[in-house]
Amino acid sequence: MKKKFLNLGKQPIANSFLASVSKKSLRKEFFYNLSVSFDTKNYLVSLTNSVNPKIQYTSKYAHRASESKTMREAFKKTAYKLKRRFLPKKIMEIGSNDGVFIKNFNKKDIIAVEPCRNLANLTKDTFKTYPNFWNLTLAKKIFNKNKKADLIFSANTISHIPNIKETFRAIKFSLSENGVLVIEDPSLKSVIKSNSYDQFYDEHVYVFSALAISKIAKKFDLKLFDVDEIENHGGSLRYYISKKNSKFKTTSRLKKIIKLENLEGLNNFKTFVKFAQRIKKSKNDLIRLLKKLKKENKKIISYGATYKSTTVFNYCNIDSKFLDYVTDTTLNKQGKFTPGKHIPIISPESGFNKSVDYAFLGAWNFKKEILKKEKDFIKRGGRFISHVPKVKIIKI
Ligand code: JHZ
Repeated sequence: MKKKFLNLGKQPIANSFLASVSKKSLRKEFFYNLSVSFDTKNYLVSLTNSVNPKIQYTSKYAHRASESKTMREAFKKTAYKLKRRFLPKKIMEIGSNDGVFIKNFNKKDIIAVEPCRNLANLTKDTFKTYPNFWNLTLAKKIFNKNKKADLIFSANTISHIPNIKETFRAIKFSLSENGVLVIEDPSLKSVIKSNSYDQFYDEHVYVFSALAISKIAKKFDLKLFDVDEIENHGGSLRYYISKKNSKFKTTSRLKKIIKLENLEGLNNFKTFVKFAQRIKKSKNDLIRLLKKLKKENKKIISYGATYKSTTVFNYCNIDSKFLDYVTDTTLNKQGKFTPGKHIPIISPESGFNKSVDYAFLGAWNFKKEILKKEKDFIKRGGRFISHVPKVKIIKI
């Protein structure tokens, strides 16, 4: 049974950066109610209601996975590790974005699936790219005649597809006998521990745990046999799944993580009720801090026009009264306005300068990379604000 525990209010599509704030475009802006539920039967945490993928994954999709050095390096390392461990001959990626992961394999062995046309267009001339949504029809189209996949990789995508049953059915159809599905996603344990409620937005239909993934896999005659704890996006899990009768044995690492998740209460509704209480406090603390700094006439901006910040800004009602603008390195976000709260987005070159006193870390998941890069800002007294794990000005 699905039980609701968190209400994040009226939210726009996290990726719907506006080109203009004219009355006409504001009238067209789409909002929905964002709330999060826990399924007491299969321990799955999901949005109570999901949004139609056709309005999310359009040819204007903004996120470029290769925008951060951290992720470019992480994907390269992961590709190397998977090549060595599984020696895959046929590799497919679901949600290949700008190709940052899959380009690390031999071009002739790979298949990319990317429903956002603008992204698929970036890679289609370099390797086989299907500009389609992942589903059973596509799986049959690709694998009916072709050799099945030895490795299916998917980072921050499986959690985005509302129809989880069809997703897994299609994966089962596409895997070779000892083929492996590798999924990476922010982990429920990290989200709960770090109070990162901004990992909930329209695209994150599910926030997985090893407990939930192992139950889902079983339903489709698959098995979760291993898991890695990784730092990506504030703490993620990398799940290894194969067919039920594959040669892979359950690792002690997986058993340990499942035990830990049980201890952390990820199988218990009460854990999520307490989390929701902490999130209300986080909202109040952030508003209080921003009000105090504004009273002191400080200039505050936001660093990184992340999808996550769409949740924070709309839940906490943070607009241009608090933040002068948001800086972001992504070219197709610059010159636009944040969804729902319409804060201008500009390039770091034109906005991250001496006039800034405080920068809210919208991209808190890249804190290490950003703090290292912005030494000069810190040297001259500039400070970063973060709401994760608690609202504070980051001490240097
Ligand atoms: P980042 C997206 O979420 C959407 P977002 C998606 N649903 C998902 O799951 C995750 O990615 C993986 C900028 N930046 O990665 C670049 C700087 O400006 O946290 C990006 O726009 N300067 C698929 O948007 C944004 O911040 C920098 O120095 O929450 C980071 O976005 C760095 C490091 C980044 O994902």
